[in-house]
Amino acid sequence: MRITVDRRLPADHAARALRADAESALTGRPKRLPPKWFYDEHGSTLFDRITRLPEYYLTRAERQILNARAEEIARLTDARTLVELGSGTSAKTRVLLDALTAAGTLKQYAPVDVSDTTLDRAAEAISRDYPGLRVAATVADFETDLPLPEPGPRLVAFLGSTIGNLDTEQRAAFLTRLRAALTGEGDALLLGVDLVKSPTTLIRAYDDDQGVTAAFDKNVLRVLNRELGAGFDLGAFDHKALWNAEAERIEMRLRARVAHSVEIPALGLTADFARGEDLRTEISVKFRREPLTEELTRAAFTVPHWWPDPQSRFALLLATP
Ligand code: AVJ
Repeated sequence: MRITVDRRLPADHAARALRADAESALTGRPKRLPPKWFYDEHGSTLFDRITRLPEYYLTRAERQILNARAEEIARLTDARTLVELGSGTSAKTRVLLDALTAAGTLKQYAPVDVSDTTLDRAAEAISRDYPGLRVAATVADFETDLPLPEPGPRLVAFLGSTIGNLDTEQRAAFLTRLRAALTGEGDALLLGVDLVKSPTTLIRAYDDDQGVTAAFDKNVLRVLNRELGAGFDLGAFDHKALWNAEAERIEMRLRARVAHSVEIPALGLTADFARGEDLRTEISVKFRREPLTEELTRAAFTVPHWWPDPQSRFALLLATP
């Protein structure tokens, strides 16, 4: 098997970064945590279940577009390397890998993820199913480190509306950095974004009837308990999915049911929660074509292709330097 795994994060990265994030999250006001800490083993399993929920249309809509457009994407890009940011289990990527191998251009798949176990497993599975494809995986946090291996043309896939986890400033910084790295002839970005729609539909997607998203949200407290010896009682919080109409984003929050304090020994601090106080755990920005195209233009991309699903719930776009 032709697999390499470049571990760019030191072994204690997760522990240190979580400590720093948790410290500013729990002492700041309002309290908020970055969403990357959802995805431990259990959290990744829960996310996988979310992608199959009837209410969570995002994954199905994106797959539908990929199925319809993969051949066209292969023809338009002639990609030799497919880079995937936040690759997770690489499940949807197979549609692209199939089209790019059928087109005969693809030499290498380069998934990038912060979770080394998920990445190891995905790299093995892809390598097994695509003999002859080089798999060059990198354990990295793409917000600070963007590995874009040669040979080009490189197609950078950033799917699933993961870009919605970034606020306006973080997106501008990320897109500018990505654009600066995409200097090879024919390099391109394939971006998947969830679109603005009725708040009822959006809220249901983040607060499902079976409570899988609530469990996913609360799992971050379990991560803090395990990694930092914290004493969070999952039953002391309610999961909330709110539509922020001004920022056009879903916000997931854990709302304290009663006033209480939580010890976090590894940080040497106590977090005090008022009754009804929120810990914001995720933002999930929803997009519109015009303003997003402008954002990409400001980052020096052009957007020659915009492909919505038949119901205009989700869109894939191709952006080129
Ligand atoms: C993986 C960040 C795109 O925001 O829809 C799913 C994560 N959170 N349900 C999203 C998520 C709650 C998801 N992203």
